[in-house]
Amino acid sequence: CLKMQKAAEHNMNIHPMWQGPLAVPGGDRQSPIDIIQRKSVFDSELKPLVPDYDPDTCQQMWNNGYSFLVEYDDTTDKSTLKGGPLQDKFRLCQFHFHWGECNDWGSEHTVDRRLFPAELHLVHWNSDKYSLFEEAVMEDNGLAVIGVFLKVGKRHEGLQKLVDALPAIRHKESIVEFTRFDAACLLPSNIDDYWAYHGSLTTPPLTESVSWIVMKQPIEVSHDQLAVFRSLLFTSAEEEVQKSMVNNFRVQQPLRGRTVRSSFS
Ligand code: SG4
Ligand code: ZN
Repeated sequence: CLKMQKAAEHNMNIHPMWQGPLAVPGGDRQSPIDIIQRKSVFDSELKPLVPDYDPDTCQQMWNNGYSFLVEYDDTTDKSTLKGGPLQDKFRLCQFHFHWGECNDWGSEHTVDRRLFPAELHLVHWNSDKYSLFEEAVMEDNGLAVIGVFLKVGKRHEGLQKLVDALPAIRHKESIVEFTRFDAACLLPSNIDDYWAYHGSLTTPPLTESVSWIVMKQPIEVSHDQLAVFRSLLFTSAEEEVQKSMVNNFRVQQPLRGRTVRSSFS
């Protein structure tokens, strides 16, 4: 879809985060990718995922000028992810979304070229091997990100708590207290079926430190809930021309010989 490609490229051209030299180390395992179902390889060694999140570690929500983030206290192992393709224990530090200007596109990953209107990313770092997110982000096996597709359907009760808080962080750099949110309520009912592959962050620094875990089952959200995502702004209150926060996804990257494994056959 050319219009979608252009929209994403436009954002990368105008957004400050994408300016200047982009360090893409090697560049052989970049994200996002198209997941081709018949080429993914079933791996019986892939274990069930074990998310163990404590809602008390939820702290705040903010508009960072590219997405909105819900941030968790990651100074202890209170909210963790284990299992799946992971050997180590990973700490939840934040989650955020990517979405489109309309319901026809918006996700970063696709499945057999199918686009979803939005995608949730739950970002975790390896607390067995590293002591800070900033350290883990540079290292192999440093991060684990769960990707969950959003599709349009019935209203999502858990998501609504986020949606209700969004008007308070309409502008770039605005932040509100946001507590006691259980991130597990945004996972699909079936977390046993997923794809796993080695990739990168989808924004600068684009480091190739991510174990991607992409859920097969999407979650359902309403059109109205997505409309509130689209009422956010890339711009700060001071800027004269306000820009809607939409199409904040990266264009797809080549697989370059990587294998996508599936936990299901
Ligand atoms: C979004 O831009 C988040 O706002 C970033 O969070 C995040 O960066 C970035 O996406 C890349 O993450 O799961 N899509 S992704 O690969 O998590 C990081 C912040 O800038 C480093 C805090
Ligand atoms: Zn993301």
